[in-house]
Amino acid sequence: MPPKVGAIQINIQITNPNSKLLSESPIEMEGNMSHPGMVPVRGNAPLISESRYQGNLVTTMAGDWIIFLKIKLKNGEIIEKNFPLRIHE
Ligand SMILES: [Cu+2]
Repeated sequence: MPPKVGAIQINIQITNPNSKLLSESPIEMEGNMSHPGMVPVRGNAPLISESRYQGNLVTTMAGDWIIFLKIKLKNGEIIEKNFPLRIHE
């Protein structure tokens, strides 16, 4: 089923073999769209098992979103990733 407006569950799996470097801090997520006046939505994805994180974002509009992730490493470094996500009515 395609993701719809409202609460969506985000599952993140880190496949990098250096996953020992990952901290146990939740991944910070921010969802945004590219048009003016759009208010970003935020959420956290806590670690749920080895290299796997899961959390919710509440999307407020249908359309093309970009989900930005901030992944914290044990040494304090932050890795930033993003991916597109289409939200349906
Ligand atoms: Cu929008």
